[in-house]
Amino acid sequence: MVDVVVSGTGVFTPAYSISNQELVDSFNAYVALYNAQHSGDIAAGRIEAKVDSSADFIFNASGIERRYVMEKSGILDPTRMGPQFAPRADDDPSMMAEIALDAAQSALGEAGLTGSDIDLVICAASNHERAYPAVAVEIQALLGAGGFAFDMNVACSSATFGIQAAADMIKCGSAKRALIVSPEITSGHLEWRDRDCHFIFGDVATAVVLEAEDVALSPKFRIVSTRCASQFSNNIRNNNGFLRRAQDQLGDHRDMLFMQNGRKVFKEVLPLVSGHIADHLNGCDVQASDLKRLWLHQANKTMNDYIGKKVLGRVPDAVEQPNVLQDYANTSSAGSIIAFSKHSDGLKRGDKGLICSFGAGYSVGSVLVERL
Ligand code: CO8
Repeated sequence: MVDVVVSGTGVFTPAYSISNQELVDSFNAYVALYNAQHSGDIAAGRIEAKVDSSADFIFNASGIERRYVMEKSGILDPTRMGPQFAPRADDDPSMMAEIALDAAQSALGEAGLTGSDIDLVICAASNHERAYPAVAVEIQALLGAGGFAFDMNVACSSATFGIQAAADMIKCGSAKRALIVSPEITSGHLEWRDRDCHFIFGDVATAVVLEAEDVALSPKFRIVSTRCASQFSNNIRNNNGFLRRAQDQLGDHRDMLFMQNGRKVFKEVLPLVSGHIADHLNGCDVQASDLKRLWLHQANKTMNDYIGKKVLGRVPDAVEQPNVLQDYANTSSAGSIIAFSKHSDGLKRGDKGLICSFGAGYSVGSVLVERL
């Protein structure tokens, strides 16, 4: 069976960045406004007063210092508390396609390819801006790619599950050259008015080119093995969906945006992920000490420190386990791919590394690679 290689990666980084302090200042202005507007109900005990956020809490609880966003002023406007995007006509490129294309061009450039060389496009992301036609098919057309394309969603594990799907299709011969894009416009489905989660996410797009080794012009890593797992949990959930109209549930409802029980996620996902990685390595006869790099999902620094230590049996240094979440925050499925794309230097031929994502579902996806 043919080997599959990674021959290019790309990252699109939005133009705007919001620091924790900027975010907290606007959130606290919103809280003051809300509490003043509802002072009667609050005094009568009918609703609870909202409580201020804190930049120190955000950094200490998550390791996040800032996040990139597609639009900043709407998010920081205490009377709006969400991004404001201009509507687009059906004939214009969609926003997800546009940023995916940017990341894709970098990945294709690295691989020495053009769009027409690609025969499989997967748009793997934690939300899609419409149900159909698939955003991936639009990207396929914008790139001039052939073959076929489809959207998929496994929340934070979309990119790694997409890599496994594409690698398997290349091995089976249904595609030769695949592009997996993860345009994550998380700002559009985050509740910026909720202090428990308003700091967690940022926007970005990533792209990965996979090819059959025998056709690759510029292979960087061989995919040694992939492993995906899922286990149902309601602890990270978004209830927005097409049945809401029939359920008379359209409007400004909290559950149409990201919801989570962060503490539970933290406790339940840690053993799931460290066990998953240990099993994956065992199944491939690879020792943890053989891993020269861990490109982990970027949700929480404490979580990553714990997983890194559990996997390697010691505290990994910053080069072995690069973090990008201080600058990008949690970018859902794109996080481990940003780390992989930006922090793969210094590896020698034959060195092994592991990409691992985890999140809603629950879902865990790991990709074991070897430097060529
Ligand atoms: N400022 C000040 N205080 C705060 C704030 C704030 N902003 N937020 C909460 N607090 C308070 C709480 O109210 C609580 O107060 P009290 O003790 O009085 O009740 C106290 O701080 C502690 O709160 P927590 O227990 O919630 O704090 P944690 O230490 O657990 O940290 C985290 C919260 C950072 C959210 C942490 O639990 C975490 O990172 N958990 C893991 C979450 C995770 O990895 N989730 C993955 C989600 S990503 C995913 O699956 C993709 C989904 C699709 C993308 C969606 C895009 C929008």
